[in-house]
Amino acid sequence: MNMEHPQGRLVVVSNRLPVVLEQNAHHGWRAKPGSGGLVTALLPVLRDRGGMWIGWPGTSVEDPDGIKTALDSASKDAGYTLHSVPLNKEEVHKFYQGFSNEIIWPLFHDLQSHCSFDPSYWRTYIEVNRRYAETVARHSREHDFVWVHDYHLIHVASELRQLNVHTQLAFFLHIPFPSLDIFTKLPWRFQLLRALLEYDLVGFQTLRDRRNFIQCARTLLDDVTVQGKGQVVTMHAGGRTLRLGSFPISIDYNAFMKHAASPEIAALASDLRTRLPNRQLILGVDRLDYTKGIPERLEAFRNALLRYPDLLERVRLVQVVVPSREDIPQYSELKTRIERLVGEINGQFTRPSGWVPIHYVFRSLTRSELLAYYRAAEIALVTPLKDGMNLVAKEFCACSIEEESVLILSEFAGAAAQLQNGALLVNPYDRDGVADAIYTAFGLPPAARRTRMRRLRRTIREHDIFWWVDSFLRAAIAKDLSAFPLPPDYVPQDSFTETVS
Ligand code: ADQ
Repeated sequence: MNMEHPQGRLVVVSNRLPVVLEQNAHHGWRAKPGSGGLVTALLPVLRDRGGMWIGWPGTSVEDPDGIKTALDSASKDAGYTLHSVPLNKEEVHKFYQGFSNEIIWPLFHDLQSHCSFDPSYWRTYIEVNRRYAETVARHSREHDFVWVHDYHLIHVASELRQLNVHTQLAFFLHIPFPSLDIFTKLPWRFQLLRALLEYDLVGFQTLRDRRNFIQCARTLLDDVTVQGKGQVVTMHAGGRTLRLGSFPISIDYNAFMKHAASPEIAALASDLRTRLPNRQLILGVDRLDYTKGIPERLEAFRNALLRYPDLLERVRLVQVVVPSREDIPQYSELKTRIERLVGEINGQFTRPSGWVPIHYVFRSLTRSELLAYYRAAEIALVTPLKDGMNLVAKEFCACSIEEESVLILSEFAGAAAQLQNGALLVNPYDRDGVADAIYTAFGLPPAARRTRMRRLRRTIREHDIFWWVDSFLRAAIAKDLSAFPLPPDYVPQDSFTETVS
């Protein structure tokens, strides 16, 4: 008897497999399961429908048999199958660092001056996407649902169609989709756009990203029509019909909340607090990345200390930077720039009392350390220049157990579309505006903080990572798209309010 799930198995495809591989001199390879929000959310679906995860195992060492044995053993524990797509050093350089992170990443974050449009990157991108597609074709069956993740793998669907795979293919873009003027700078703009049309469902973080995509398609291609107005719409283009939706990604709210409320985190957070008597802790947590706006934030903090002397000795900025992509020259330059600024600002304001305005941490924190900072901080300063969503903002709110903290959030983070009713929104380029927001947050009375934080927490709780997975999967199969109306409190992200100072 055929016991297959009626909707077919789920095949997840992402650049990296959700495991960490370790090589041991005596026992060979070992794959430790990953623990991110995406894995947690997809796990129940993968176990229920049956399925597999396809991706690069994260090493260029050539030992296919050893790696396969480790992945097979990890698959048994995980409850779904892991299949690897091997990449050699040159492919990692040209596909991952090159096309993905020196072209699409900066361009889609509106930073075209950071792009290096090397044509050899493009050729390797296509070759590697084909390799992913071949792996999917080898392991998937007709009724499977293939869900491809992120900007590294835009071309997988068109490669699969060429391989005669006609199963349902869906794609989710974790980063922003740029506006027409920026997108048209891309030398491979037509190819990339047409590649996206080969999917049956394309998900964006926000309605703004989807609108940008539709505008690019309408301008660059002939015969594009769009039907519907809600969270999910239908597009006809290039002889194909596909669905486009906005699905703001989220976190496992309850897991964050429960862990933050645990005695272990409470003790760590109170330890951090006792070291800062009569001071408010302002927190910044980011991967080392020029999109996160760290130097701009430090300048704004300096400006706040200059313009609002009340803040001297009454606040401390803890800036945590997680090492990332340091092989790309712009990232190591950014690190130097951040460290110079921290040194300058501390040199400028440190007091004989021992007060130092910025506490700088450059390393990856354990989950407990991160949650202790989230719980201990009074103010989170989340000011990316542009961000697909920004999960740090959501994690901070989930961990704000006492509900007496304030979120300062960039207008250009995808999260602003959902969180604008509780956060203090800022333009990260506006040093005066960010300084004013810091001062406002500092002086905000507890009752006002609670009202805002409750709103934020409710929104995140109601739209957690499980809601995200469920709405994406439903959008792929729903007969009637009117089941996906726009959220009632939706305010377009490009409606800005003028503040007169
Ligand atoms: P990122 O650019 O990586 O993600 P973000 O959404 O903020 O940005 O996620 C960072 C993650 O790293 C968070 O889950 C956080 O807990 C973790 N982290 C942060 N600091 C850490 C530390 N010191 N130690 C260990 N872990 C730490 C991309 C897009 C985003 C989008 C996500 C998800 O750029 O816009 O929100 O994907 O789609």
